Amino acid sequence: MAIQAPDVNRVLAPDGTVDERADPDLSASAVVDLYRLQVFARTFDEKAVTLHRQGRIGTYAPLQGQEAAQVGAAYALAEDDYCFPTYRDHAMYLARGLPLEDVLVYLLGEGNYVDRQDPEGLRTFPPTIPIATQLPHAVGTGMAADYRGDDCATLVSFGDGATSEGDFHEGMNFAGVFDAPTVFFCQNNQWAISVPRERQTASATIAQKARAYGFEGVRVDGNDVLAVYAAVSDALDAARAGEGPRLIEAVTYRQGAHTTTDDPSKYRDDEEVAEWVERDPVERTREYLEDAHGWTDDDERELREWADERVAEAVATAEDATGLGVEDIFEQVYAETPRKLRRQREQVVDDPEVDR
Ligand SMILES: Cc1ncc(C[n+]2csc(CCOP(=O)(O)OP(=O)(O)O)c2C)c(N)n1
Repeated sequence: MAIQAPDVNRVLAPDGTVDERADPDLSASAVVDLYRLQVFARTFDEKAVTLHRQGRIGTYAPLQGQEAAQVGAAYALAEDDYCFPTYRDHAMYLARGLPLEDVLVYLLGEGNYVDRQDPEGLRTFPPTIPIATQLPHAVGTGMAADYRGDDCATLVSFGDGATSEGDFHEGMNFAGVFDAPTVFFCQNNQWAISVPRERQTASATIAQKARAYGFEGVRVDGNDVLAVYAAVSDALDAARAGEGPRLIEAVTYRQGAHTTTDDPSKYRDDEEVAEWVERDPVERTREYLEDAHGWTDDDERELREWADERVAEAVATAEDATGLGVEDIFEQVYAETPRKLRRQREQVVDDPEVDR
């Protein structure tokens, strides 16, 4: 039986009209900021895929299509809130204020964001690669802040695939029982590598799962930056006010590959991608800016130039600051290198015949 998923909350309708009742009524400069961050993230994302193809960074998880979800959610955070992103949430880091150089240094194989994060007081954790393990951590961090009497909440980001993990259910259950000030932010981008959303859960929506844990779930158009911002702001305000957790399902789409080592043409068709590209979040924000705030072609050109320059500058700085060689692959895991690895090292590093 096909289960019909209910509609999503949105501010910006696909035809460009605005739902006044849901509009968070942000100032023009805040909307420009939300757009600027999305353009910055996309410019970086495209560059990162190129850098991978050129062998200059390691495996990279593209975020294209998810800019509004990531930027809208991170922008809603207050300075004292905590943020737990994943490996795909580069735009969240940028919106949170992490310098792009730091994101790049990590992708170049050095550091893990955390080295630089504390001095800057970003309260933003390193990206989690094991799926859903950050959820219990986020709940615990929220509870700890609550015990200390701090006026803050935590936001934890994850994908639709993460909702099949035990850690998702444990985190949600704990948050519900202890009224943890935690906002669960699920970017339902329709795919978990090659597994479609329909094979992930038999529930009509991900948002409805919150009801089983005794709190509210909200479904929002994840390609509508204003709707995401409004939903996450409300949830964070409620969490800080002692009203407990909330689950937000941001319905969006991963336009690119799962990572730079994935070929999505093996499991999804071009028509599906094209349909979602029609609802592109960055374009939608630009159209809104033009209609509502008089954004001009000159503004657009200036922003694009700024983003290109800023990305190029960050890449140059990060590449200058890092100098890993192939031998470093063997240095970071074992205190004493096992014999098998020593032999591999000899072959790769010490053999002058090997073309690097
Ligand atoms: C515990 C665990 N199991 C399996 C994997 C391998 N893996 C990496 S990404 C991924 C899919 C995750 O999909 P989703 O949660 O929807 O997030 P998305 O990648 O779409 O952003 C899987 C299974 C992993 N990283 N961690």
